[in-house]
Amino acid sequence: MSAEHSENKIYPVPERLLSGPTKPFIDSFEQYQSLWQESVDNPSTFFAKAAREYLHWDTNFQTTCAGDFENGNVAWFLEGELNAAYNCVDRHAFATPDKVAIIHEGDDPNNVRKLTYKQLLQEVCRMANVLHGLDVRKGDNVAIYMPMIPETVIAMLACARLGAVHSVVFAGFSAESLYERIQDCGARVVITSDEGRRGGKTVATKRIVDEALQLPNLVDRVIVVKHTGTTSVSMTPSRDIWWHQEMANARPYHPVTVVSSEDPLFLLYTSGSTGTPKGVLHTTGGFLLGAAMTVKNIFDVHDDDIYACMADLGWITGHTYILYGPLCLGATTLLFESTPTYPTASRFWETVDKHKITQFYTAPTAIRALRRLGDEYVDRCNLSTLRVIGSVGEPINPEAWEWYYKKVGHSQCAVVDTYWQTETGSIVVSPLPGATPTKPGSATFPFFGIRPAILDPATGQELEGNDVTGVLAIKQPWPSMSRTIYNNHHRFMETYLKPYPGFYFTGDGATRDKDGYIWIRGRVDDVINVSGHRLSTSEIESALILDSSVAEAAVIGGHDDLTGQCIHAFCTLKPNMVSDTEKLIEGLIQQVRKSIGPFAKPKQVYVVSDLPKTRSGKILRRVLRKIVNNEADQLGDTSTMADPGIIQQLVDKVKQRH
Ligand code: 6R9
Repeated sequence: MSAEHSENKIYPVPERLLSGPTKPFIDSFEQYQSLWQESVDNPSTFFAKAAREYLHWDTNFQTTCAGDFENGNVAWFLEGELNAAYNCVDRHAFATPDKVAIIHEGDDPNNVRKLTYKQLLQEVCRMANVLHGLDVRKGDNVAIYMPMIPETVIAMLACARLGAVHSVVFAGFSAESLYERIQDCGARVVITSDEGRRGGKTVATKRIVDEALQLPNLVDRVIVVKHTGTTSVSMTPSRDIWWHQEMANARPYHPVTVVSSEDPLFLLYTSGSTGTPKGVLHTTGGFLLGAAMTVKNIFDVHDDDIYACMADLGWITGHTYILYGPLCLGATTLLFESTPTYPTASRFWETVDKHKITQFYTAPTAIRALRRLGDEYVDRCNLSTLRVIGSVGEPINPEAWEWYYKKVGHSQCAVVDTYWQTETGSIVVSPLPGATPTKPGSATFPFFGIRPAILDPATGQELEGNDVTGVLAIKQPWPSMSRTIYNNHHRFMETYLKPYPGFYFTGDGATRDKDGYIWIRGRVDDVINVSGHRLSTSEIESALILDSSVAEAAVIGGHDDLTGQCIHAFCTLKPNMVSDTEKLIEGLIQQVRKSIGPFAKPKQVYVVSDLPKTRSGKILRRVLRKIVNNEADQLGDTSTMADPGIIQQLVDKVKQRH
């Protein structure tokens, strides 16, 4: 389907949503529009009211919002004090103690564990006592490297209870990446498990932690959850302790440490276009409000709903949409340990059927993969409980959208294509299920408090009106935006607030179409999005040049039907060092896996005699991108290149390896 075609295709809000027994919180486009207008015209009034409605404050705030983009000093609910764990656990443990907080769907579908709010409170308190006993205090950073199990949620909330700052590292990252993150945030305690299990395969989490901690005294303590219990892991005396032993001794109550609204809640490392990963910092009040408000309004979560976000807690989607958003609302949230195809390609849908899930949230890459495997895997399951189905992480192509809508949603569910970033904290552009007519592939309209702007990338001029394409920016502060990069506010300013003064710059390209719908076009910087995982070209290039025979490396994102983008790496070699190129290529791929993690593995490595460069020596990744994506005939003016003759060689090389 062409973009033009899908731009003209509008799906109204499914009738069943409006006429069903659960009335959507926002049930007309006019209602959305007037609330949105109010939220951007009078953000202080709008969000002060929301903050009091959604959150429990131990000390009231007086100032709703202060600071601006120019100075990079944005702050929300300034005098307010609260605790995130109290908001996500205690108050629900008192009001609805026996309500299920977490459903854990284990890797083996027969392993299901449920924790009520009352149980969750006791576990979080026990862990808070354990951490407190290890001298973890307000403001201390704690690293978490864990599989998708309830203990991960308990660990994160125990940190929040103490006012400590968790830094979760996705358990697919390599030891080197883990080391780099622990080093950067200065955590003295790491929480991990003996092993993880995903899709029937074992992940050696503890072994990777041991490898990351080779530097003596990098941390004081490692707490180890016995999860699979199948191998005996090595425990370093006086450093490593077992979770279950500590917990057995711990008192199941620990008072909350009340923090300022602007105290940090967590750090999460993400790839930028240059240099090392950035520790994106989120604060407490604004982040929690953004999380809770978007879950309620974008997923339309009601009291009896069973809400499922299939992401990993190691990414921002897991933080906001598995843990903080749903738990802050007192909802039931599902924790999924497995993969979409284990043991069969029906796994997602069997999970929906088994737990009678009402909201389901996943990524386009999973939708595309499952669509390809055939409808029979969906058809055999009862999906009639679903009302809202969501997509996140990358642009969803209209074909995948239509399949999701028709096959999974039976044309009776709202599809919410939710656009946001680690840095935005919560969803910033998305339809509302009971209000927004959708277009397949468009994230549609801004959420409350978000004033989007499309800018001319060259001049920074705002492109007003409809039918415009440029880079996407946001014009005024919103509560859940990241406040800084840990220990590097300069970089925060340079990356987000300086490129277009007065705006927050997203790094994405976007179109506002003739009807005002927003279409996200993908990154305009050197970030590659593989299956919704953000990777930076420079990080991969740094990994490649670790090989002693590589002189230079240039990495770009190519198009891939399944993963959205995939990694293509071009390398030049130092003279006379390599005889077997194939072996070298295999070694380079392994090098990237080892340096960053298996998900960063290049799809193709090309060993070439030279890279396309400007006369001043800058690598022209744009040229490589066109060559890989079969657009070498659209290179435009190549006269500024140092050696335009190189192009044909590169084209031949790429053809040869396909
Ligand atoms: C939440 C998350 C952020 C980048 C973002 C953009 C892409 C996310 C999208 C989308 C089109 C959507 N992205 N959602 N692109 N449509 N619905 O994914 O955070 O890992 O930080 O990635 O992902 O390019 O800039 P993060």
